Amino acid sequence: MAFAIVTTFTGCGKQSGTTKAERTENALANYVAPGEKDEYYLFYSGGHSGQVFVAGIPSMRHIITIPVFAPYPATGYGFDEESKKMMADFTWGDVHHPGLSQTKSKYDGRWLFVNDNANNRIARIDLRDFKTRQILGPIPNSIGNHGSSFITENSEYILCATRFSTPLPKGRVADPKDYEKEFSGMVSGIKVDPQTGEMSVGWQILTPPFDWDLGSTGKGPSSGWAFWTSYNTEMAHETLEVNSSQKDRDLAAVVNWRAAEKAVADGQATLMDGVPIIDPAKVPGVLYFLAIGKSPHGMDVDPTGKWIAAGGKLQPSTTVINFEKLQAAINAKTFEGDMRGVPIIKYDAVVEGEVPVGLGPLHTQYDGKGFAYTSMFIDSNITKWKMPPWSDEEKKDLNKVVLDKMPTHFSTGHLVVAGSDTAEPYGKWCVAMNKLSAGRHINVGPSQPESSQLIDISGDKMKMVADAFTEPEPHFAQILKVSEIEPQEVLAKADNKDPNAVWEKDQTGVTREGTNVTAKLIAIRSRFVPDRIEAQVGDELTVHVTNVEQTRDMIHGFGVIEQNVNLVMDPGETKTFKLKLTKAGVFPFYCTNFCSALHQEMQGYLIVRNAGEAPPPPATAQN
Ligand code: K7E
Ligand code: CUA
Repeated sequence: MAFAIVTTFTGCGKQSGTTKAERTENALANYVAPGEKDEYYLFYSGGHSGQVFVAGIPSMRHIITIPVFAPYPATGYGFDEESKKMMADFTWGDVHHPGLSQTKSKYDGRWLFVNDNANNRIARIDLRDFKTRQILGPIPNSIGNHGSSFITENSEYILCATRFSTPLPKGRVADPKDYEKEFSGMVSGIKVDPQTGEMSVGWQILTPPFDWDLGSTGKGPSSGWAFWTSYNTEMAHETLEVNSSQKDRDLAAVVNWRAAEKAVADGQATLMDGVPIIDPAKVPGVLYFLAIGKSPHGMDVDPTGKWIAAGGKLQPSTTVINFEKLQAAINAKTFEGDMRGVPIIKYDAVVEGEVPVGLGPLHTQYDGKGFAYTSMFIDSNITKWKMPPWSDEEKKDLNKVVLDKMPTHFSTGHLVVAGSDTAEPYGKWCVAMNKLSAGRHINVGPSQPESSQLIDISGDKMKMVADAFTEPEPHFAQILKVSEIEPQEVLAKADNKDPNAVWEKDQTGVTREGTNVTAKLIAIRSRFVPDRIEAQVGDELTVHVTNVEQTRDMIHGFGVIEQNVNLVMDPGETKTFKLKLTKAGVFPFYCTNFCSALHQEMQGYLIVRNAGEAPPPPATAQN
């Protein structure tokens, strides 16, 4: 059998349409030899897994999972008090669009922001330790945080738009049949502290109840602006599949976020649920509408800030908007009426061309060398096309600017070109994130893993280099050069600001105040100090564990049998859990990370006696 396969390869010299020489070349392009390292990080969204995955490029190996909106026992996330508090009462989220922080429209390697479409939140991951440090939300006055996280040029704001609409203020009930009148959408400016990255809700702009879709922020000439597509300009409230695809054009939002910021400073906003809200009909210049192709999806600003490509899920072309013309149309009031007091910019005045890229264009990315790459959901490919300025001949027949098509497998949603959303893309790699993978993996039953594909875009023609496995369910991703960040190796003792951290044996111990029992433990190869915690039924137990190691990668865990507790401490880190003790017994605890030859020996006991049978718990360490 094996022989037969080999003969097939050598017999025709081809498989999947590539020659043996091409296959060898692609394999080498993707190969990272033992001991060598990848050149880029790929941060890709985990969709409704609530997580962010990190892979290396070009190997496409999944390196780590960063838990954000869902518990992840492997790193103890969602079990300690700090992460539980961040997650509030939610145990899942729907991560769609990671956005790296930027300074002067370039990645500055500080933070990665991700949105939660499901529970209306936004999270910040610190790139010093690749850990989630803040979750903001649910964001007030808005529902369905899908149209984010779009970072402004200097990370002043993360801009968000709502996918769903709701009666406002939140908590008020109206019948969906009164959708047009009673429901509202929202654009939010989430302020980012330039020093700490701490997010807070800055201001909001009230919108009609369209379903806002994907967007992006301006730069260069379009500095201070942001753009979103929408579907359901029809404002249908049922059977959207049919009712939201009635009109030939849907309205995109063109937002002047600097004007919004100024309007709030000038007192032109009213407070709702503590947030300044701008009514765009009363504050001209903050919001404009632009009618673009039917049921659009992505709306992507190019690295120069001059061109914006808008996809159209049900169209055969992507629309290229010229920002300078857009600006001129706004200044000259070249409008075609208004929608609820918000001017609608005249389409013909701002469109540079409709590029016939293929069927179902979703998202566009740029390589910074004058080329764009659009993902085609229906055609299942990526189309490379030439950006404007176009010659007169090209303008007459825009088929001439469509340069290359690369089949993908299958139904590509997002694609990412390295650095596309910055002023200086790296440009070398493109990753296609496919919605379906039918047949691309070994059979694991009815539910197939997702697939992603690494494409070399450095030459004239795109080259399909590798198929990769992808955890469900990727939407967008960001690519960052490894050399641009230097994550910390350990948490230095001096940087551990936890007041309950303990470093020496005589600082450890178990103390009681009424029914509150507090244990402070040290974890070190290969023991816990103390290794016994005495308490009784009805107690509130608080345990602080400090991993006192200062050696990179020397991680200890703290799992308690039958108590649903699992902490994991990085070197130098302290974590805390609280437990209401409800059942008597002796519950072993143990280190969950294989840390040394005597890792198995790293264990102890939580002893919970029935009230009345307990000896008074000792006030100091026991071993
Ligand atoms: Cu950005 Cu998947 Cu949320 Cu397009 S969405 S595919
Ligand atoms: Cu510590 Cu295993």
